[in-house]
Amino acid sequence: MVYAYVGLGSNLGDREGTLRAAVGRLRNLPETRVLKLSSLRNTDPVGYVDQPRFLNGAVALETSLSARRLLGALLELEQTFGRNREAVPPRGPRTLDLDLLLYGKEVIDEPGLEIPHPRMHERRFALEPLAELDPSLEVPGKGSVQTLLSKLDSGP
Ligand code: PH2
Ligand code: MG
Ligand code: MG
Repeated sequence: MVYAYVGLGSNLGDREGTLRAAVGRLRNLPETRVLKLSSLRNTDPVGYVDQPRFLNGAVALETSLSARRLLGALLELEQTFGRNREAVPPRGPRTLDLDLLLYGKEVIDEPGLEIPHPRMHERRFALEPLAELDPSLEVPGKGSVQTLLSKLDSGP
Protein backbone atom coordinates (compact mmCIF):
# COMPACT_ATOMS: atom_id res chain seq x y z
CA MET A 1 0.00 0.00 0.00
CA VAL A 2 1.13 3.52 -0.82
CA TYR A 3 0.05 6.86 0.60
CA ALA A 4 -1.09 9.14 -2.19
CA TYR A 5 -2.27 12.75 -2.06
CA VAL A 6 -4.80 14.22 -4.45
CA GLY A 7 -5.42 17.94 -4.88
CA LEU A 8 -9.07 18.98 -5.31
CA GLY A 9 -10.19 22.04 -7.23
CA SER A 10 -13.38 23.51 -8.67
CA ASN A 11 -14.39 26.93 -9.92
CA LEU A 12 -17.58 26.28 -11.87
CA GLY A 13 -21.08 25.32 -10.72
CA ASP A 14 -21.75 23.95 -7.24
CA ARG A 15 -18.09 23.83 -6.23
CA GLU A 16 -18.52 22.36 -2.76
CA GLY A 17 -21.19 19.86 -3.84
CA THR A 18 -18.94 18.67 -6.66
CA LEU A 19 -15.85 18.31 -4.47
CA ARG A 20 -17.73 16.43 -1.75
CA ALA A 21 -19.39 14.13 -4.31
CA ALA A 22 -16.00 13.48 -5.92
CA VAL A 23 -14.52 12.48 -2.55
CA GLY A 24 -17.49 10.13 -2.14
CA ARG A 25 -16.55 8.54 -5.46
CA LEU A 26 -12.91 8.25 -4.37
CA ARG A 27 -14.16 6.24 -1.39
CA ASN A 28 -15.60 3.72 -3.86
CA LEU A 29 -12.39 3.19 -5.83
CA PRO A 30 -11.05 -0.37 -5.71
CA GLU A 31 -8.01 -1.12 -3.53
CA THR A 32 -8.21 2.38 -2.07
CA ARG A 33 -9.08 3.98 1.25
CA VAL A 34 -9.67 7.70 1.81
CA LEU A 35 -7.83 8.47 5.04
CA LYS A 36 -8.36 12.19 5.48
CA LEU A 37 -9.96 15.20 3.78
CA SER A 38 -8.64 18.72 4.38
CA SER A 39 -10.91 21.71 4.78
CA LEU A 40 -12.01 23.37 1.55
CA ARG A 41 -10.85 26.94 1.00
CA ASN A 42 -11.57 29.78 -1.42
CA THR A 43 -8.50 30.78 -3.41
CA ASP A 44 -7.73 33.41 -6.00
CA PRO A 45 -7.00 31.93 -9.43
CA VAL A 46 -3.30 31.49 -10.14
CA GLY A 47 -1.77 31.58 -13.62
CA TYR A 48 -4.77 32.24 -15.82
CA VAL A 49 -6.33 34.88 -13.55
CA ASP A 50 -9.43 35.92 -15.52
CA GLN A 51 -11.67 33.19 -14.09
CA PRO A 52 -13.81 32.64 -10.96
CA ARG A 53 -12.31 31.88 -7.55
CA PHE A 54 -11.50 28.25 -6.82
CA LEU A 55 -12.50 26.04 -3.98
CA ASN A 56 -9.42 23.93 -3.17
CA GLY A 57 -8.62 21.08 -0.82
CA ALA A 58 -6.75 17.78 -0.68
CA VAL A 59 -7.27 14.17 0.32
CA ALA A 60 -4.90 11.55 1.68
CA LEU A 61 -5.42 8.07 0.25
CA GLU A 62 -3.99 4.68 0.92
CA THR A 63 -4.01 2.60 -2.22
CA SER A 64 -2.53 -0.40 -3.97
CA LEU A 65 -3.52 0.94 -7.40
CA SER A 66 -0.50 1.88 -9.50
CA ALA A 67 0.08 5.61 -10.02
CA ARG A 68 -0.99 5.18 -13.64
CA ARG A 69 -4.26 3.45 -12.72
CA LEU A 70 -5.01 5.97 -9.99
CA LEU A 71 -4.43 8.81 -12.46
CA GLY A 72 -6.75 7.08 -14.93
CA ALA A 73 -9.46 6.84 -12.29
CA LEU A 74 -9.06 10.55 -11.43
CA LEU A 75 -9.34 11.63 -15.07
CA GLU A 76 -12.43 9.48 -15.49
CA LEU A 77 -14.02 11.09 -12.43
CA GLU A 78 -13.27 14.57 -13.78
CA GLN A 79 -15.23 13.66 -16.90
CA THR A 80 -18.11 12.20 -14.91
CA PHE A 81 -18.45 15.57 -13.21
CA GLY A 82 -18.74 17.43 -16.48
CA ARG A 83 -15.15 18.47 -17.07
CA ASN A 84 -14.59 19.12 -20.73
CA ARG A 85 -10.90 19.48 -21.53
CA GLU A 86 -11.57 20.54 -25.13
CA ALA A 87 -13.84 23.46 -24.30
CA VAL A 88 -11.56 25.69 -22.20
CA PRO A 89 -7.89 26.74 -22.04
CA PRO A 90 -5.67 24.25 -20.14
CA ARG A 91 -5.58 26.28 -16.92
CA GLY A 92 -9.03 27.77 -17.31
CA PRO A 93 -12.27 27.20 -15.38
CA ARG A 94 -13.35 23.67 -14.54
CA THR A 95 -16.10 21.89 -12.62
CA LEU A 96 -13.58 19.44 -11.16
CA ASP A 97 -9.81 19.15 -11.10
CA LEU A 98 -8.27 16.12 -9.41
CA ASP A 99 -4.48 16.33 -9.41
CA LEU A 100 -2.33 13.42 -8.35
CA LEU A 101 0.18 15.44 -6.31
CA LEU A 102 2.17 12.75 -4.49
CA TYR A 103 2.40 8.99 -4.79
CA GLY A 104 4.43 7.70 -1.86
CA LYS A 105 7.99 8.95 -2.19
CA GLU A 106 8.04 8.22 -5.89
CA VAL A 107 9.38 10.50 -8.58
CA ILE A 108 7.78 9.67 -11.93
CA ASP A 109 8.38 11.54 -15.17
CA GLU A 110 6.46 9.89 -17.97
CA PRO A 111 4.23 11.30 -20.70
CA GLY A 112 1.03 12.40 -18.95
CA LEU A 113 2.24 11.32 -15.51
CA GLU A 114 4.51 13.66 -13.59
CA ILE A 115 4.85 13.09 -9.86
CA PRO A 116 5.35 15.09 -7.71
CA HIS A 117 3.02 17.43 -9.56
CA PRO A 118 5.47 19.79 -11.33
CA ARG A 119 4.07 23.08 -9.98
CA MET A 120 2.75 22.07 -6.57
CA HIS A 121 5.80 23.23 -4.60
CA GLU A 122 5.16 26.85 -5.57
CA ARG A 123 1.36 26.86 -5.22
CA ARG A 124 -0.14 27.88 -1.91
CA PHE A 125 -3.54 26.46 -2.91
CA ALA A 126 -1.91 23.01 -3.23
CA LEU A 127 0.47 23.21 -0.24
CA GLU A 128 -1.88 24.61 2.42
CA PRO A 129 -4.38 21.72 2.31
CA LEU A 130 -1.48 19.23 2.34
CA ALA A 131 0.06 20.96 5.36
CA GLU A 132 -3.28 20.56 7.10
CA LEU A 133 -3.19 16.80 6.41
CA ASP A 134 0.48 16.41 7.42
CA PRO A 135 2.88 19.36 7.79
CA SER A 136 5.94 17.09 7.74
CA LEU A 137 4.89 15.52 4.44
CA GLU A 138 7.85 15.46 2.03
CA VAL A 139 7.67 16.55 -1.58
CA PRO A 140 10.45 14.40 -3.07
CA GLY A 141 13.36 16.57 -4.16
CA LYS A 142 11.77 19.78 -2.82
CA GLY A 143 11.40 19.54 0.99
CA SER A 144 8.52 19.35 3.46
CA VAL A 145 5.25 21.11 2.70
CA GLN A 146 5.79 23.22 5.82
CA THR A 147 9.20 24.39 4.61
CA LEU A 148 7.91 25.05 1.10
CA LEU A 149 5.08 27.18 2.53
CA SER A 150 7.43 29.21 4.69
CA LYS A 151 9.57 29.85 1.59
CA LEU A 152 6.48 31.23 -0.18
CA ASP A 153 5.85 33.50 2.82
CA SER A 154 9.36 34.94 2.77
CA GLY A 155 9.69 35.06 -1.02
CA PRO A 156 9.25 38.07 -3.33
N1 PH2 B 1 -5.66 25.34 -10.82
C1 PH2 B 1 -5.07 25.66 -11.95
C2 PH2 B 1 -4.74 27.04 -12.31
N2 PH2 B 1 -4.98 27.98 -11.28
N3 PH2 B 1 -5.74 28.57 -9.15
C3 PH2 B 1 -6.28 28.21 -7.97
N4 PH2 B 1 -6.46 29.13 -7.03
N5 PH2 B 1 -6.64 26.93 -7.70
C4 PH2 B 1 -6.47 25.93 -8.62
O1 PH2 B 1 -6.81 24.75 -8.35
C5 PH2 B 1 -5.89 26.27 -9.86
C6 PH2 B 1 -5.53 27.61 -10.09
C7 PH2 B 1 -4.75 24.63 -12.93
O2 PH2 B 1 -5.02 23.37 -12.51
MG1 MG C 1 -5.41 18.84 -13.23
MG1 MG D 1 -4.69 21.56 -11.21
